[in-house]
Amino acid sequence: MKSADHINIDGFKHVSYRITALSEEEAVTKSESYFNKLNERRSVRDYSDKWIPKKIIDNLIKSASTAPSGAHKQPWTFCAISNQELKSKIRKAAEIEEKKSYQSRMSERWKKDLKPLGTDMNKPFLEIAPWLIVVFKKPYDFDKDGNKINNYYVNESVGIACGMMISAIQNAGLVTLTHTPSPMNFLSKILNRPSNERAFLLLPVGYPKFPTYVPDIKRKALKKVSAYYT
Ligand code: IYR
Repeated sequence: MKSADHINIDGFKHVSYRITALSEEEAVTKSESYFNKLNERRSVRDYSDKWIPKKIIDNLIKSASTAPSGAHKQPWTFCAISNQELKSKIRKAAEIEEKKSYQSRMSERWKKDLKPLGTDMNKPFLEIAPWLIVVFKKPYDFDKDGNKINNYYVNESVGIACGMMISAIQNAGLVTLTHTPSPMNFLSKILNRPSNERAFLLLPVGYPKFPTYVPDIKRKALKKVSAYYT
């Protein structure tokens, strides 16, 4: 039977949607190879300065921006920075906050938990990685008269978009790190962002320096992270 290419629901157009179905066998193979790809991902702190063309960054941002969001408000802005002067400003400001965090804001327990990861207050990657992507969340937007209109599930929506960005980065053979200097409001100032944007996450994007070493840590097994009710 031929079906309509669109219908009307409550006066709003809904278009016919199809995905290419896979055979069960193909789905098993594809889900496994996607897992293997993502399982190669590691947070990398040591970057090469090798250039990455803007076209790739465009594609990463477009991938992240396909994320679902509350009422389809897409409450995010991705700022991509390759300007050396701005990267240096960001590094300097981040290290000021990180110094305070490591020296007094973080608990002893927290610092002990971070010891195996080898992090510290120095953030050279902020200057060395060819691109920094700063993700801003928008708790509200402005209507055409300048009134505030709230967005919905903003943290969930932006968190999902960041996850999709991280897998797109991995898929492009690049590396990143979820950097969350705290507080992050210096980013709004340096990047001159509008008042309705709050920095959410900073992702350096690049190639790893050679050689690069990452902590010898393991992921929890499926059994430990799941509960099936069949
Ligand atoms: N933001 C600091 C501290 C830090 C916190 C956690 I939780 C980490 O998993 C890693 C680092 C920093 O970037 O060093």
